[in-house]
Amino acid sequence: MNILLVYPRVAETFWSFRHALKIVRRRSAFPPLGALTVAAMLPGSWNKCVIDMNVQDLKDADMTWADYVFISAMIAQKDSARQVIDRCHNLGIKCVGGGPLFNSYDQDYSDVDHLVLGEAEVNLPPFIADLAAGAAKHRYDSKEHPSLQATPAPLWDLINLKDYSSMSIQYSRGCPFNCEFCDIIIMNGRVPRCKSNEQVLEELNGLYDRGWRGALFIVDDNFIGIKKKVKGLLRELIRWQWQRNMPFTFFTEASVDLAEDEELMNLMVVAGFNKVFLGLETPSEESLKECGKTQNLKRSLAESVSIIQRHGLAVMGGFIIGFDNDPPDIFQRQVDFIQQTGVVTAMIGLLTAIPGTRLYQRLEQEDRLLFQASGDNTDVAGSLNFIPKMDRQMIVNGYRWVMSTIYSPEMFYQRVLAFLRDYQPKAKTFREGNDILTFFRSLWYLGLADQKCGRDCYVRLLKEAFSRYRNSLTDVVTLSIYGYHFRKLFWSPHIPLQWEEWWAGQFHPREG
Ligand code: B12
Repeated sequence: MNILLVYPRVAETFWSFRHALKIVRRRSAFPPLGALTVAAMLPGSWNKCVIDMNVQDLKDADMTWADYVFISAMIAQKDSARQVIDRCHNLGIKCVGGGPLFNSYDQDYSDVDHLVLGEAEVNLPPFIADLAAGAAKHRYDSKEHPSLQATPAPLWDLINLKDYSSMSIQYSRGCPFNCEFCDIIIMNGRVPRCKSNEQVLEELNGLYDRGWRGALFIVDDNFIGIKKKVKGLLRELIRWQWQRNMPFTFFTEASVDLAEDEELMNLMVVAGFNKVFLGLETPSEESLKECGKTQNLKRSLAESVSIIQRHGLAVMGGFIIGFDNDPPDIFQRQVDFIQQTGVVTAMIGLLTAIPGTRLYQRLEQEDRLLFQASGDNTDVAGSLNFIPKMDRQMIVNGYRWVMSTIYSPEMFYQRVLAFLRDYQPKAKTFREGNDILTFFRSLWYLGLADQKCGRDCYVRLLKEAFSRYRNSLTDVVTLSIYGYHFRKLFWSPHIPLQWEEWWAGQFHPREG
């Protein structure tokens, strides 16, 4: 049996890092972890091939080689996935869909020959058995949440690691919290399930033996879901990393209550973590209450960010605009919060109702749902798929202003300085020759070739970093390269930095 696993192209979004990738000379930011994991679950005797369309084209010859095309996708790959499905139909090849896109929007994929939904650990074995017996059904959709202790290590040999700027592994699935808008708890449940420490170390060995060094994303829904267990893992990670001279620099996703656990932050930093993505969402307490994000209300959010950054973990933040309780000054408040706390990489999205979530159910009951969201919450046209309480145009205009403002060169570099004042890097991280080349390329793209305003700001920042924050120099260059990508996507020099000035030129709902 020949199986072709396809990872469709992701739309250009905040996370595609397209403009940054050309500076670091990589084709894509992250590997197709779901497809590689599924490949490892297929019978050993089957031939497997992975095509990640973000690094190479999918040719008809690749497709006709296959008996089955397995498509692994999330919502941001919807358009490309549709093209792959249509190509399968035209070429007469059977296709199988799995992953978050098909889980959430299964009704749109009745033409896919087989939908293997939920977690592959549960639904793939019966599909494979039926396939072997020549009696495969259209749909396998058990919602059971299996233990991860039998999940195999991804088949890394099916991709070229050098195409990616970061590798990924998964330690756990699920999150104990119950935020109204989040579909993770629908997909993966509220009781976190972890791999064993041995499994994680085996996956790390697999990457290390294949020559990977540098960034490694632990893609968990909430890495600190079970604090006691994760501390045990971190102690083993520290030993593993130190024995090999710290080959990996980790980053992950966690909840804000990380700030309350000194020991956990210290263990993470010693193990080589230098960044953490937190769902900060909003400085408006009323909006946090509305969405049930109680973990963000325990202490001041700004203080939590500061504590985490002082421990040596750079905070990347997710923020949301569009809650019913958002006050009219939410736009300015979000900008002020982000600037003051020095959350350099800030992903602000419009609130989106995803099927299956408590938010979706509530808006459905209130008859406020409008259309199916694009899935990219930074896309003003395709997000905000419900009737908001605040005037819709005001939210869209305000959102554009927030994005353009925080990614304007002036505000961005000011924010990096605010971050440097708090951040105390401690992680002994791996440095490679490529870092130096990247630095010189950044000088070209962000220094010489950029617009005057961006260029001047970057040079000023580098001078400041050289004189006062030499330990953070690599972080400064990396953050600036990310910032360059965001600036290309979101900054408009025509949008003034002053809210009043922008607002004066806008449509005013009350005036009609
Ligand atoms: C890492 C991650 C990312 C990474 C990149 C991943 C990549 N390689 O490109 C980054 C940070 C870039 C990212 C970005 C985004 N992400 Co994301 N991301 C994740 C995260 C946290 C982990 C994904 C992962 O690797 N999981 C580990 C693997 C093993 O799990 P898996 O892929 O689900 O695969 C399992 C099953 O689904 C199944 N399976 C998967 N594929 C297939 C295929 C077949 C044929 C079969 C049979 C089975 C099968 O088997 C696997 C084992 O059980 C998930 C949340 C999650 N827990 O999965 C969100 C998630 C996938 N992301 C999501 C979203 C919305 C986004 C963004 C659009 C957010 C945004 N607003 O911009 C952007 C996309 C833009 C972009 N350009 O990439 C949503 C998708 C929702 C949906 N229904 O499609 C998720 C589910 C999180 C969420 N609930 O919000 N993401």
